[in-house]
Amino acid sequence: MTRAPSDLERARDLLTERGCALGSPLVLLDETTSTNDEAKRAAKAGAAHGATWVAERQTAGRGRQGRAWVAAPGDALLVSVLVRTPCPPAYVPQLALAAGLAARDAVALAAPGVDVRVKWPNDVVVEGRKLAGVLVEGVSTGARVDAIIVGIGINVRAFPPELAERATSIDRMGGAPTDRAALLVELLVALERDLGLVAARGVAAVRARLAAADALLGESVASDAGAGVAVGIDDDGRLVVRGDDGAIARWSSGEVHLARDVSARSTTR
Ligand code: BT5
Repeated sequence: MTRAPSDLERARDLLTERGCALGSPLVLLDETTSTNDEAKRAAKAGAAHGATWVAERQTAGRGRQGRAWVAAPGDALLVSVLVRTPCPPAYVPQLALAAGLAARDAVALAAPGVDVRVKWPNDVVVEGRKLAGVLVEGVSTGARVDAIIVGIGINVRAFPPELAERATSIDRMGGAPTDRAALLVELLVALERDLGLVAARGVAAVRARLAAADALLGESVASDAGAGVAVGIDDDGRLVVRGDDGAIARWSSGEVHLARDVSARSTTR
């Protein structure tokens, strides 16, 4: 189904005004399995850099490692962007951090005065509650990465009640109802900037902004890799953690839990 949700139509003109290469074409869908599926299919069929899909409802929205992304129709901004910017393989995993930072900036513009942060490796959080998630997937031919799909889900109005303790949304932050077209445009403009920077120079190119928005900095964290205090994100996009014995570890992937959350709850995600 391709009947367009009306409030997002305005984004087309706004994107042209901003000269943004992402969001062209902009495909607005009522329903799909996952916007990342749409983008992947189109990438394999040769669709161009910048093509973007937005859906009101996903029947199989996904996160990483088979986890589900849940959103009621119209409550969220569910977006996937097809990216064909040349990028050394080593920088590909860092694009999720770039996308998280861009989503953080777009949300911060929509929620002035709210402390919006990036939680390594791929979440946008406010006061420890997840407001957005990023799923980056590659489309490859053999060893060559032909395209990168950047999928982002942002809770705009409500969020799933079963996640009441762990999630939040932009509208929950107060103020007027969020203009989703403006949010989408700011997201795509910020993505174009940050994906370009990180594809060219790695996450070092956004080091200062990432450090300023780092939700884990100075927090006690735990993961399968161990426990300690997060002291930053390095230029390879790894989380730097100082253990109780003072030794520095660098975590390259995985689930990270705030120690204070683990002690407050029995379930962690
Ligand atoms: C993510 O995975 O956070 C990546 C989410 C990406 C979603 C977008 S929507 C557009 C595009 N199309 C897709 O199919 N996906 C992308 P992960 O870090 O694995 O987190 C998943 C976990 O987040 C789940 O296990 C839940 O605990 C939690 N979660 C699910 N829905 C949520 C929501 N609406 N708000 C907050 N947390 C949520």
